[in-house]
Amino acid sequence: MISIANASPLITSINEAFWAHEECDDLRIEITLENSSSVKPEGFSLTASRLGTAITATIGVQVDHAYRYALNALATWIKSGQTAISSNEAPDFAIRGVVEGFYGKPWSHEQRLRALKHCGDYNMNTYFLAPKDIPWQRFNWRSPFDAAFLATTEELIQQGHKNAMELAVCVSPGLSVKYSDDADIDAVVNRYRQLFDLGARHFGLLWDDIAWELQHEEDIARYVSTAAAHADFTNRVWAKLVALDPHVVLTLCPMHYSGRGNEPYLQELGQQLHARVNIMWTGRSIISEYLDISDAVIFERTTLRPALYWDNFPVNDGGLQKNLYIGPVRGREVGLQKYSSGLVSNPMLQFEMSQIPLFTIGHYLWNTAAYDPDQSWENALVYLIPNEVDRIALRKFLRTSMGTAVGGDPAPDLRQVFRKGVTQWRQGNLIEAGDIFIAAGNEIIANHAYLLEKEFSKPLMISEITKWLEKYLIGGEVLVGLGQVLKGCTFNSDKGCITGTPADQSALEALNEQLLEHRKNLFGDQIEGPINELIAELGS
Ligand code: 14T
Repeated sequence: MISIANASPLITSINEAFWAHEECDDLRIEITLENSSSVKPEGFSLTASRLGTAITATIGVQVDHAYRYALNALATWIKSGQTAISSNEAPDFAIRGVVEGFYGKPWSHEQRLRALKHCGDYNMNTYFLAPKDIPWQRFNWRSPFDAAFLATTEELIQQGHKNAMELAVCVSPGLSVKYSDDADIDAVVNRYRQLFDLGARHFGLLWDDIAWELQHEEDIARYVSTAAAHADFTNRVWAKLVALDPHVVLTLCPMHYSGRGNEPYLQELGQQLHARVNIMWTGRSIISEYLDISDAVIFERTTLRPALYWDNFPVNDGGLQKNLYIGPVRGREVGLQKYSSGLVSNPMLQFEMSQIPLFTIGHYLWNTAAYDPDQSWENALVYLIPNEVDRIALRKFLRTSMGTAVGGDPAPDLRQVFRKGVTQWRQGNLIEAGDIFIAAGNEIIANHAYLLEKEFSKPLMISEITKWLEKYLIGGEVLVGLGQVLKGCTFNSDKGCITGTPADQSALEALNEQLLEHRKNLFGDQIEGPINELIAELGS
């Protein structure tokens, strides 16, 4: 039983939603709210102690939704088994969350409902709904949202509020808009108004991936540039939106959303756009290896406001669909929050797998200085895969695809296997070398079988990665094959290299072919590289 005194309706609903998912039936938790002036805007103070099964906690917040972050900390402490806690925390970044902004099949309604709960657990606060390949988003943006859309969206907004998340539905008029036309302003505002009536307060207006040149005679006559059109159109929308409620938030994605941050388009847009409208930015590149303070400073100087990062990690749409980005986020600078209004992550098409990097992003955004990618990643697995045996098994697979689109070692454990194996074969110990690869391959084959057992506790995760699991098995078999070939070769100690028969060479080529034929990426280039090396050596 969780009792809480003097709570507002929002805190009450956050409280109920939270404990419905926690396993704490055997505990008596008593929470007292205090009006805390020592707490930062989205922060909380939490003191708690335990006496047997009785837990007494005092929570202080300035804004109601921050109560959720205190509960997250409380639940983590309860699980830790420690007897007392006293903390006072606040997030680094102001806007923290997800932008469902990828091309391809969007996440389902059920997944979005779960995403909003997950994001609450990650201490996030914002979910941009901006699926690229849904007609209502970019194509028929002029018509009002239909009843079915509004019904599901209302559910998302409410699920968001219960989890301290704001849903920001986006409109992307750029493919067909006439900037000068007031009717188009009204079309966008009408949609915002529909969402506003459902409780939304944050809205998105996206100008990404559209024609750079003005398309209509009237627009060419009226505007000196596309930037001027974007600023004017958005300002006219903003004026109508802010009239509904002075606290609304409007976020814009610019047409040039990546680069140096000093492009003339961004400068013109920034100078003319109302100061309260957020501008999104993906950093140096569409997919940025680093998000740095030095770049952020240039963006802020150019646009007269800090960047709201649209972080294209771990997104794997378009040409990236063969990759799974399931490692922790890296390369986002400590202290970046001082030069940024927030960061939202564009996830993978695979909902379940996206939760791993998203969990780590939540950590980074809450406290950049304390963020430890490897530790956060392990914590993500504990959160997502409670069953320890299953976690160990899935972890082995996950550690064959840990890279980002721009770097990182995808397969750190396999790298060690090759280091050991190749060292042996260079020393002429072909039997030992072969056995190392055979053992690693057999471990993969056995693990693959385990992951596919009916009783595995995370079937939704498994069904998302079926194709990669096929590749995983092939990788295991290829490693065994490589080991067997090596054991059949001889070492020529005069030349210091391996000699084998043409049959050995073609056996290796066939193994390599098996790997190349499968279209999903796994293991980085860890297996192919050494096999090619060996093929070349045998042929020399
Ligand atoms: F708006 C943006 F900030 C943005 O990143 N837009 C898209 C995004 O929806 C997509 O998921 C992401 C990753 O592919 O990149 C942007 O879209 C692109 C990027 C390209 F390089 C679309 C086509 C491209 F050629």
